[in-house]
Amino acid sequence: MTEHKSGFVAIVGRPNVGKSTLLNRIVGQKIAIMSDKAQTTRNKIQGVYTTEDTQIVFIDTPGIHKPKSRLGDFMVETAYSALREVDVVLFMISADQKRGKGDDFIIERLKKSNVPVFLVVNKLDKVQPDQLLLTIEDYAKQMEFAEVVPISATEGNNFETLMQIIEDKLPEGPQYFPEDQITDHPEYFIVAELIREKILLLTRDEIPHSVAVVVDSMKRNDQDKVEIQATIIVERDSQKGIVIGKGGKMMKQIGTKARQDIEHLLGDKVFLELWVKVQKDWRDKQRYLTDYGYKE
Ligand code: GDP
Ligand code: K
Ligand code: MG
Repeated sequence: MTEHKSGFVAIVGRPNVGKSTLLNRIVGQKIAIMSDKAQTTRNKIQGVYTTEDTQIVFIDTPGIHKPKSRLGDFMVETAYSALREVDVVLFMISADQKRGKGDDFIIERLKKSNVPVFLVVNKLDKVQPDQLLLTIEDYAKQMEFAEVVPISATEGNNFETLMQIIEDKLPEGPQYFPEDQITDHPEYFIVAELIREKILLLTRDEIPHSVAVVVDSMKRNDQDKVEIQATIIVERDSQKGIVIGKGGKMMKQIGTKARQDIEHLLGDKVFLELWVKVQKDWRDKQRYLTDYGYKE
């Protein structure tokens, strides 16, 4: 079995550079758009790109584009934390436009991110090669980019290349969404991924990336909190021990950190209950992939 990769990608850039056009191209492939329910989350999923061995989830990061008042800055910083939840950031610019304030604002934020940032130079069809090079040079002086990819979102130039180099940067991970079917609970996926991230972070490589998290239910309780039940699936008893920790200490830490992020994501108070289950070789069994498809 070849390794399956998956992860999250944010597209940022000032208005009219072609972000929506690129997303439409992505969605026009083997893709589905999220239901309206996705709009209720702060970081809404904009499209999912699925191939046999990869799944790329594109998310929107509202707030990064527009600085406002001083008070607003705080909101921007909060929204900006979404950029740390992704595996790759695509910073899109337009080849026929000069770098402006909007770009510099985004660059300042991207500099603080430790996620690989790709400079995606769109509208390649509108400029001569020498102008393209000048534009790239100018941006490359501002910060370091993991990749620079000139594309044309309307014509399709370098689209496949872009998808391929994103894939190269993604971690090993499961197919979160069915290939041609989309759940109407997209938050489940993000919530599960946030929990998974905390496990990997806090156990420091003691738990393999193949650890799965399934959100079993999500509903509002009497205290007006979003009550979430989730199961962490590991492959060995020893891993279960690590996840739980001495006297349940690790589990508590994972829960606290994950809850904070989920509250931020949903903009709601959250009550999070976590369980751990050992399921040997679950990844090899298609049945489990379907069972753990994060569906209700
Ligand atoms: P967004 O605001 O970043 O989402 O930008 P849009 O996707 O709405 O695109 C803004 C405009 O640029 C639209 O008129 C697009 O048709 C146009 N556009 C986007 N990509 C390209 C491209 O690669 N080449 C050309 N010539 N126009 C493009
Ligand atoms: K992943
Ligand atoms: Mg747009």
